[in-house]
Amino acid sequence: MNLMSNIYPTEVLQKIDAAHHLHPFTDTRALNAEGSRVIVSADGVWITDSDGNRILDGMAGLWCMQIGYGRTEIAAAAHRQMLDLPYYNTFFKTTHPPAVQLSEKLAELAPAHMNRVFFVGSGSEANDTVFRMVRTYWDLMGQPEKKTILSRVNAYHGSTVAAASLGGMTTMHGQGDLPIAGIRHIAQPYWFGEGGDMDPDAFGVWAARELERTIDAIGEDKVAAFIAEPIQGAGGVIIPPETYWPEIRRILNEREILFVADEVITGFGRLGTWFGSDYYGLTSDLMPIAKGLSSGYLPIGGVMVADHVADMLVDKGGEFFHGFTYSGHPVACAAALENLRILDEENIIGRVRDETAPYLQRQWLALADHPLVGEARIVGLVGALELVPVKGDRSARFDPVGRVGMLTRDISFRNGLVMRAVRDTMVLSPPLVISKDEIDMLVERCRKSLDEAYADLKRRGKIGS
Ligand code: PXG
Repeated sequence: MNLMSNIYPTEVLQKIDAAHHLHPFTDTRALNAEGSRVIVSADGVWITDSDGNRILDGMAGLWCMQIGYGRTEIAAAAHRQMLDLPYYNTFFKTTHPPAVQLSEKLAELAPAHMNRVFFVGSGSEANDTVFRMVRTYWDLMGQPEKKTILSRVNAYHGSTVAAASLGGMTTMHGQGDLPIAGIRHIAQPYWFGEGGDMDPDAFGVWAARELERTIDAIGEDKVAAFIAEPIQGAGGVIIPPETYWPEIRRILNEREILFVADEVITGFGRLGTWFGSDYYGLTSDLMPIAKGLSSGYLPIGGVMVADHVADMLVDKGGEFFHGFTYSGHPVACAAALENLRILDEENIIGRVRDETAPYLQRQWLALADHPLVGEARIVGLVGALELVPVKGDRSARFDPVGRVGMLTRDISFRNGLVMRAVRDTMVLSPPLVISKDEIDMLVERCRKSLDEAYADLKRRGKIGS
C-alpha cells in the first residue's frame, strides 16, 4: 500500500487539500485557514486521524455506517465481485446476479406491499427518481394535472436540483434559484423550535393538518404527492410529537395522493426497526433508500416502489426514460448484499431495539439536566440536544445562531467524539454496532464537551448570570 497518508505528514496533506479539493457543504476559505482533519483509518465505531488520534464516531460517518468500520467480509465480497464482473450496466436488456439478488433481498425486507426497486447511486438520485416517477404515475393514471409535490420546511432530500428543491433548506434554495416549479413546503413538526404556546400533542396535530389545509388550498386534483422523512435528520433530528404521524396517516387515507417516505437515514435499523416506516406504522407508495443500505462501504441507493405504482409504470408506462450509469452497480450491490446479510444474521437491529437504544436513551435524556441543554430527544440510535442560552425558555436563541453549536462541535471533536451541530442543535447518530461501554464513553465525552462549552460561554459573559 502506498497511500499518501503513509508518505506525507498532516500539514502537507492539508496544503494539497486546500489547493485542489473543493469540499461539500463547506466554506472553503474558512476551512483552508484552519486545515482539514485528515482521517486515515477506522475500526468498529472508531476513526483515526493522521496524527494518530482515535475518535468515537457519533455520526456513523454521515448517518450511514450501520455495521461499523473494518468489516473484512464486505471487502472480500467487493473483491470477489470485482474479479467476476467489476462493471456492467442494467440498461440494455441485461442484468447481473448481484442486482438480481439485492432486489430480491430488498423486496423481502421492505414492507409487504413493496416488491420492486429502482437502483441509483445515492439518496439524491433516489429523490430525483421519485420526482419523475410520481409525475409519470399520475400522467399514466390520466391525471396529468396532479403535479404539485408537497414537502416540509427544513427537510433534507439531497443536493441535486430536484432533491434540493424537494428539500426545505432555504440556504440551499438561495443558490441556483431553487426550488424548481411545482413544489410546496409546509410546516415541520418541530415542537421545540416552533411550537409556540401549544403543547407537543396539540402542535403535532396542527403541523399535520398543514398538509390537509395545503391540499385543500391547492386542490386535491393538483397534488401529486407528499414527501417526508419519518424523522428529519439533517434538519436537526426533528422527532415529531406522538400525534403527528397518526394524524398524517388519517389525512393520507382520506386523500388520493402518493406518500413518499424518505428512508435514507431512517432505513436499515436507525430506529431499531428495518425502516422508520415500520417504527411509525407508515404505509408509503415510494421509499427512497441509500446510506445504511451499504453502510456507506460503497455508494448505492434505490427507490422501493409499491406494487400498485410499479404495476402502473410497468404495465402502462412503456419505457421509463431515466437511469444512471451506476444503477445497480454490481460491486456496490455485492457490498450492499453482504451488509444486509450482516445486519440480518447478527441481529444488529434487534440488539439496537432491545439493548443499546434503551441503554443510550436513559443516559441521553439525562443530559437534559445540563445548564446548556434545553431539550434532549432520541429514538433508536438517533438523537439531539437543543443548546439554549436560557434554560426553560424555548423562544430564546443564541446570537448569532449556530456559533455555540459549532463551538461545542469543535470541543467535542477535541474530546474524541464526533457530534454534528445543526444550528445550535447537537445531533447524534452512532454506528448501530456501538457497545454499552462505548455508549458510556460517548455520553461521558458529550457531557464533558457541554461542560467546557458552558464554561467558555460563561467566561465570555455569553450565557447565564
Ligand atoms: N434523503 C435524506 C433523508 C438524507 O438525509 C439524502 C436524501 C441524500 O442522500 P445523498 O446520498 O445524495 O447524500 C440524505 C443525505 C448532513 C448531511 O449534514 C446529511 C445528508 C447528506 C449530507 C450531509 O447531515 N443526508
